[in-house]
Amino acid sequence: MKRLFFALWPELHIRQQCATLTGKLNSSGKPVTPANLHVTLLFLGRTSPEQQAAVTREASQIPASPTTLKFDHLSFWKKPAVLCLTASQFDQNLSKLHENLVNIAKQQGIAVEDRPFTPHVTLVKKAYSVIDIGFSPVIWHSDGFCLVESCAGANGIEYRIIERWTTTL
Ligand code: 3AM
Repeated sequence: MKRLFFALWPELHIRQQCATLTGKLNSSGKPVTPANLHVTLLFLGRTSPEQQAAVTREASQIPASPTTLKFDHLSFWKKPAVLCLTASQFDQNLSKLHENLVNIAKQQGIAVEDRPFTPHVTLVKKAYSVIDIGFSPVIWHSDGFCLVESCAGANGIEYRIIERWTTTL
């Protein structure tokens, strides 16, 4: 069993913009290491090899449409105690992608959260304060999505990209 999730995986310059912003926050908590920054599309959790094969096969059929996110808000979510970058604007392609992934997971009997999709990049974990600073929005043009494994590494959580689907545009 692997602990899997679908995600948008940013290019280096987006990671750098996010990391620079995190540095300016001077917040309590634990900054997410730049290599781990991402947008979770759908958390699958513990997934069997059969389920993994099936979701991989089905995800390959989804058109990997390009999508643009404008991350222009900082949000503090009290319960998970995280500081996130959230997007006030994102396009239909992303909503459709999320919907397709939910359907694929459900077809394989994988229980997924029913909460509305809120694209976000977690910047700081174990945070306990709201930070209000002005910043330039992070504009992220994404041209694909990934299936990622979450592993417990020697230095904390490590994410390994298992599959990557990119648009041919
Ligand atoms: O993208 P973020 O950082 O919000 O919080 C975990 C992380 O989300 C989330 O999946 C992402 C990759 O680990 N996650 C972990 N356990 C979860 C669970 N049981 C979960 N999301 C939903 N249910």
